[in-house]
Amino acid sequence: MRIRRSIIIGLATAAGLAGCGGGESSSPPPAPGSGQAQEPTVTPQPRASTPVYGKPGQDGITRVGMLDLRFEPLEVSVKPGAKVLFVNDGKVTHNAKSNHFFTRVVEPGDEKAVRASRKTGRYRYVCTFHPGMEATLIVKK
Ligand SMILES: [Cu+2]
Repeated sequence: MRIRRSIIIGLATAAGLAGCGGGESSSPPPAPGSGQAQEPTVTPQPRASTPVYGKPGQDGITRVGMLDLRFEPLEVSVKPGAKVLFVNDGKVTHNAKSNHFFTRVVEPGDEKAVRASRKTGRYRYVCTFHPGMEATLIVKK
């Protein structure tokens, strides 16, 4: 008898705890306070806030935007052998191909780096997917 009674008590305790826990989790009201606390914290995100095209960024790399359906800007000047980053901020796939470089496929939200020629000059490039989508990379010292 003793053993049996202790088992029954144990089960009752477990059931009580489970019921209590379930009740708490079904009613979580943390919305008003936490929402106000998060609003003023505007964290600066360099990637999103500064898509500066056509001139060297803080990292010294020149970016060219791939938009729908144009390059931004249409002319970019860089030093010989400079790294150029093609950033697809459009909604469709693009590429950039010249007689010197080829990014291959750049998906929306993606980016590909190329090296400018070491020889000065004007390098016209196109997106092979979109006729008329073309621009010029100017290499000068
Ligand atoms: Cu394109």
